[in-house]
Amino acid sequence: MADLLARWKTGLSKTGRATFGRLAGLFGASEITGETWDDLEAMLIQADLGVETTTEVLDSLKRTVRDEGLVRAADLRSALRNELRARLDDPPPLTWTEKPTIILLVGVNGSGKTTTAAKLAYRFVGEGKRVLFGAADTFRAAAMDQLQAWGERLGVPVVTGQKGGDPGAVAYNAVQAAVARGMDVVLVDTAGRLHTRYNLMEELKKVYRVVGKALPGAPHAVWLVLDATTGQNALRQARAFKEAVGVTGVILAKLDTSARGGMAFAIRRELGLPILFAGLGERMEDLQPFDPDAFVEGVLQEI
Ligand SMILES: Nc1nc2c(ncn2[C@@H]2O[C@H](COP(=O)(O)OP(=O)(O)OP(=O)(O)O)[C@@H](O)[C@H]2O)c(=O)[nH]1
Ligand SMILES: [Mg+2]
Repeated sequence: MADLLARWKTGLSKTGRATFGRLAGLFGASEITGETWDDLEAMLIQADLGVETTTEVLDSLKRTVRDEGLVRAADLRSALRNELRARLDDPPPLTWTEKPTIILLVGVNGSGKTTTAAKLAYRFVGEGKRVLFGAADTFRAAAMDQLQAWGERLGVPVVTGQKGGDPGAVAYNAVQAAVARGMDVVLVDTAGRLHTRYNLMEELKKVYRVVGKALPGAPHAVWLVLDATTGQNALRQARAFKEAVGVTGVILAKLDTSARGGMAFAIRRELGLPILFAGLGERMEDLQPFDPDAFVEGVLQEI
């Protein structure tokens, strides 16, 4: 995520949502006053940290200020950075003990699943792994074509189905093909679905179960792709997908266009889910392992 900050700043200036200097103004003030706390609270809420996380961060900061006898607003900055950083984890290392390792990509419509599948394939192929795509988004012919096109560019085989066909069958065939061909990884792309739509969530559960029938123990990972611009609704999405298909990790897509991203804290706090990767653009190279230090710097820049 080396260039995350640069991209983030570009994204911020592009969207015109940047509020550069506000935090600097806040911390540049000479003394910590009641107003300092009010301003900081408003900024953290605006950065999508959510009310609970914001309250916790402020309470903890106030304790630090009292215990360490801080009086200058400038001293708050590093204390705030520490508070935010303590609320995120380094991404856990990916395990490849299963061959093939089956990874299911899930999320709401347009969050970035298919693009993320391509980015992950690019990364894994670069690590010498043999990757196969399962195009289990049978709703739209264009969705299967999209993955097919990525497959051709990446030299990754794609198992696909009929438009309107059973997504579970595609997932099943993809897993079987991967076993037969000795592949290392299967990335199963699924159709976008609103977390509030009962039937679609049931269908996703079926895909999950069918994958387990094709290969006991699979899927080995379920990654939820979240659009980083979604704000606090992302937490509701994450909760619903976690309950339905046991999400094991989150990928934050579109961080390059987001002026926010603060919901990452709530996702960790409320659901205990690790953030694994950050999507930073539309190209296949634009995916980086999540870097909490860079992320916190980005959040501090944006508020
Ligand atoms: N800037 C930016 N755009 C992204 C990123 N990830 C995805 N996109 C764009 O977001 C749009 C939707 O991406 P898709 O990968 O098709 O999303 P999806 O979740 O598969 O969508 P559905 O299959 O319709 O649910 C596309 O225009 C992508 O190029 C990212 O990290 N940064
Ligand atoms: Mg898609």
